Order: sequence, then structure tokens, then C-alpha cells
Amino acid sequence: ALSLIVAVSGQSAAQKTPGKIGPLVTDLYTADPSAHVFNGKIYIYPSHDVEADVPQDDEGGHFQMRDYHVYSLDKIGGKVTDHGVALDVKDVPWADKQMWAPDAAYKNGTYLLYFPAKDKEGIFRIGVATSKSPTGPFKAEPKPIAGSYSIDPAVFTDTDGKAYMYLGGIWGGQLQRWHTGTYKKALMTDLGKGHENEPALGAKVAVMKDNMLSFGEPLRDVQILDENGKPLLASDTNRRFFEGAWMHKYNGKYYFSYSTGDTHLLCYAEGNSPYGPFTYKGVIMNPVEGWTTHHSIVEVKGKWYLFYHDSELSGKTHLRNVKVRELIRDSSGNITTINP
Ligand code: FUB
Repeated sequence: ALSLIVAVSGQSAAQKTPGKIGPLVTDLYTADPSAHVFNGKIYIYPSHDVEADVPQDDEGGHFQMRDYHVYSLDKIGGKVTDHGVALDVKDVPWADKQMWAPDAAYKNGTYLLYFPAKDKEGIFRIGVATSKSPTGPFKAEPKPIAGSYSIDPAVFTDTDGKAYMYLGGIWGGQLQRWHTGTYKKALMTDLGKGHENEPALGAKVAVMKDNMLSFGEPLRDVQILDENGKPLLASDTNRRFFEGAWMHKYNGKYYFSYSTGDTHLLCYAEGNSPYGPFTYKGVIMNPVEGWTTHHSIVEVKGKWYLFYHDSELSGKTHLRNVKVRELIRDSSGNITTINP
């Protein structure tokens, strides 16, 4: 049984002092919510946080998630239904542990669940699992997506039907270890000392093949530029990409949003193509309680919503809870910063 505590109350929810925004799920810890509307219903694909008594470290060893639950609701503010375990790590032939932030997509009668997990060598890969139902259960493909690595897959289907996967996360998400093209375990955080004034590491993107099970091209860099058209630098930790990519399209423009990780901001950048380049625009949300901040943005019946998490229920960084609030823009499409 689940309870929904929040009421999202129109425009005032994000701009003025909001009424208290409560967790959407209170009987399990949930995080990294990827929200989608399928057939008029809202579905949330979050991580399922658990206590595994692993001490906190820069590699995210304290995030030892083992399965996914899918949630649905008929409307924002409506009852949240837990559809049970949709995929368990024990049923993913290639995966060993750490089922981190997932996403979902739909094509031709099939729902696809995309997820990162560490393989038996301790390397993060992206897996895919399929179901005829948006709530699963999902059946995992025997191998991870060829050419995939790192974490936080986000699959965006454009208005022309083409789908793109964005992925990546630095530090514990291992993106920096692929910087030279092959996996180098020694790189622990960003590019390392002495590289602060080089362009920051970017998220990656690839178009998906029609079957949505593999990449249709090698991964490309997602470039974020500053107001002068120069790539953001690795030292620009208040603006550079860290993890948790998301893509949405609004009024014909592509909005690439992400977390800055160690500076705990949700930011966005705008572009004219799903590949970018994207120009940095601003902060979507200031830091929440807990180290991580991770989000998705979705349109429901003509209004836009931000799904995110914080650590209100536990007070612990690795035991989080999913929330939702309205996303507000000005007349030019700029997103108003939320103070959670
Ligand atoms: O939930 C584990 C990791 O924490 C996610 O993959 C990151 O985005 C961060 O939220």
C-alpha cells in the first residue's frame, strides 16, 4: 500500500513559497525518477534505494540497489500505485550489482527499460529489458548494449520518431575512465589534476536503432557551451555536466538538463538539435537535502513537471524519496529556478 502526500498546486508550487512538497512514495526509498506519459497515464521509473551498510565513498559504493519498481498515477496529485518488482539484478545475466538510475521508452507495442549496472568486472554498462506492459515485469537482454558504458541512460523520442540515448556520469559513474577511448581504472574523479582548464567531460549521446535495443552509431560527445560559444571548462563545477542527463523538447527547442554533482545543482542548456551543441542557460533547481540531485521533466495535460528526489524521509544521502512539482517558464521558454 502506498500513500501520496503531495498536492502540486499550480503555478504557485514552483515560484512562490510552496506548500510543503512531500514524498510520492513513503514505504520504500526511491530516487532518480524518470517520468513518462504512456496512453494518458503517468509512469515513474525510479531507482529503489536500499540500506546495504556500505560506507559512503566517491565511487558511490553506498548505492547498492538491486531491483526496480514501477509506479503509476492517473494525474499529478493522484494516488500512486506500486506495480511491484519490474526487474531484479538476479535476472540480468551480465549484471553483478548497483542497479542505478533507469529510464523507459515505448515503441511499436513494446516498453523498454534501460538501466545501468556494474558487470562482473566492476564496469558500469547500460542494459535494456522489454515488456508488453509499461509496468513490467521486464525481461533483460542477455548482454548489455554494445558500446555502452557509464550510467544514467535517458532515452528521448523526438517528434520525428527517432530515439536518442543520453548517458554518462563522472566520478562513481566512471565516465572519465573512458576519456581516452579505452577503460582506464585510475581516473577517479574529473579529468584529474592539471586538466582543470580543459573542456569539461561531456555526457554522451547516440541515436537508437529502430529496434531500440542497440545504438545506431558510436557514442558522440554532448557539448555545452558558455554564453561566448566556448565549451564549459572542467573547473566550472557550478555549470559542467556531472550526471543525470535528461532531454525534452519545448517550442521546437531541445533542452538538455543534468546534475552538476559535487555542486548539487540541476542545470539546463538549450540547442537546436538533439545532438547539440547546447548553450548553458541556468539553474533549474538549487541543492536539495542529500548529496545527489537527479530529475526528469515531463508534460502532463499541457503543464510541465519536474520529478526529482531528496533525502527528506531518511536524512541519508543513499536513502532517497521521489517528489514532483510544477516547472515554470517565462515567455521566452527560460526555466524559473526552484528553491526546494
Ligand atoms: O542513484 C545512483 C546514482 O546517484 C544515480 O545514477 C545518479 O544520477 C545519482 O542520483
